[in-house]
Amino acid sequence: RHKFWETQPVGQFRDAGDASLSDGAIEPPTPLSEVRADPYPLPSAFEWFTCDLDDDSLLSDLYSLLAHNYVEDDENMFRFNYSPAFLRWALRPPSFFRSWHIGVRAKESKKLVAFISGVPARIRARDAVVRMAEINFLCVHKKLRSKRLAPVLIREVTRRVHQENIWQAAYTAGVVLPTPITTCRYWHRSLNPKKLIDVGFSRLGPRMTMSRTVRLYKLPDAPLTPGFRQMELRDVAAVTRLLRAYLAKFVVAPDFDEMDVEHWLLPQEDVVESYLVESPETHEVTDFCSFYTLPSSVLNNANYATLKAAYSYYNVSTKTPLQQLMNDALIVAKQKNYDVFNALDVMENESLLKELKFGPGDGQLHYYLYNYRIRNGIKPSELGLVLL
Ligand code: NHW
Ligand code: EN5
Repeated sequence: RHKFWETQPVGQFRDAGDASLSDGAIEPPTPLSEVRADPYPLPSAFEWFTCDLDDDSLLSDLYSLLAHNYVEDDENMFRFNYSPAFLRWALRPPSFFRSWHIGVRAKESKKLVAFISGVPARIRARDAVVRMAEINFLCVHKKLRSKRLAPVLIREVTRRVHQENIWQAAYTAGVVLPTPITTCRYWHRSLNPKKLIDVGFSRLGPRMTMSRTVRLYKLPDAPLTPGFRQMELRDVAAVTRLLRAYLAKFVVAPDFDEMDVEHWLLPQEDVVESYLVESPETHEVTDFCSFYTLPSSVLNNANYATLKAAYSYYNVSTKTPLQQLMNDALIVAKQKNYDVFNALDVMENESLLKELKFGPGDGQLHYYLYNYRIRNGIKPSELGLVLL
């Protein structure tokens, strides 16, 4: 069934329920001297090409490859449209490896036709903090599909991760592969219902008019929580403390230090937004919320070319109820002209989604670990990891 994935150190469907298997690495590391030294062979018209994302023209080539060939919904109505600034942010966290930004180009035209990337991360699974690669942006040009190029890209990124003495990875996908550690659902909160209906992202509910729908999703003009403000550089230490304490509650979560928080959570216009609650009395930082910006191209619509979507990222509440915090995030997203606010049912999200008028989407997101077994998997609410 899975000619490629059957050969890889991932949980196999046949292992489900095998009590003799324990949590942890599926296979041990090999000595670095035994890691294959040269790149896997590609069909002869193509060559490997390590992408330097400092180079604006290269970044723009990667942007176009993804804008035209990356993930679509099941009815091919929308396609993710990660911005160049977002890609630079996503691919250059602290201690990133340039060799993990892997392109394939046509030898003759030099055109970029495929890509896969990894970035380093420390991820905790139960009690163990493991150095991993987060793999993302796997893409093969539409004209080169179903030629078994994807397994070559995956083997090549695996080889380059091994060269850095890292033996595990985390990744997500909308498709089922052997074997998810958990399966999450996307939920959507309309901010601009009329546009969402016009582009076919959502439908007018039964017995609903457009004006009733607009009223249903109306939000206040400004955040309600006293002391709610944008995160700044001076907040990094406080936010790191809050986030570390909070993420400790989940079975699988990133192990963020201050450098990670500065990179992943300090606001960047149209890339990532973070807000916190600073107590007006004590000036203590008590709560935190964040979202990232990922527009989608609207395919085949005469009136609109893009949907502006916010995706819930990391949220921590110690004083302000989580629901009130997320409501303020919806309010600032509306102020900033987002059309929709998306969230997964990870962490404690499930409890507030219905109350805040999110509705279930038609998409799922499966989470995977490479060369790491978590027996019986986990529930979405036990997952404290959000990948981009
Ligand atoms: S998920 C988004 C993936 N990208 C897209 O969906 C974009 C649109 N689609 C495409 O570009 C986020 C192509 O359809 C792709 C497949 C390239 C997806 N993950 O070349 P063939 C990520 O980026 C398997 C993993 O003929 P294709 C995460 C498939 O099951 N495997 O197909 C990426 C089959 O194997 P099987 C996937 O359609 C994580 C084989 O590929 C997959 O022309 C990567 C068919 O290959 C997917 N999303 O190209 C893994 N989609 O065994 C990282 C299909 O079933 C692992 N396949 O026969 C860790 C590595 C690092 C380890 C470090 C220690
Ligand atoms: C790795 N980082 O299917 C990502 N999106 O629900 C790779 N549906 O937007 C994996 N089909 O339900 C990505 N509207 C996997 C996801 C791929 C993209 C995807 C889904 C997630 C999506 C929308 C549009 C559906 C269009 C037709 C959807 C309903 C919204 C409605 C709003 C009002 C309340 C009820 C729900």
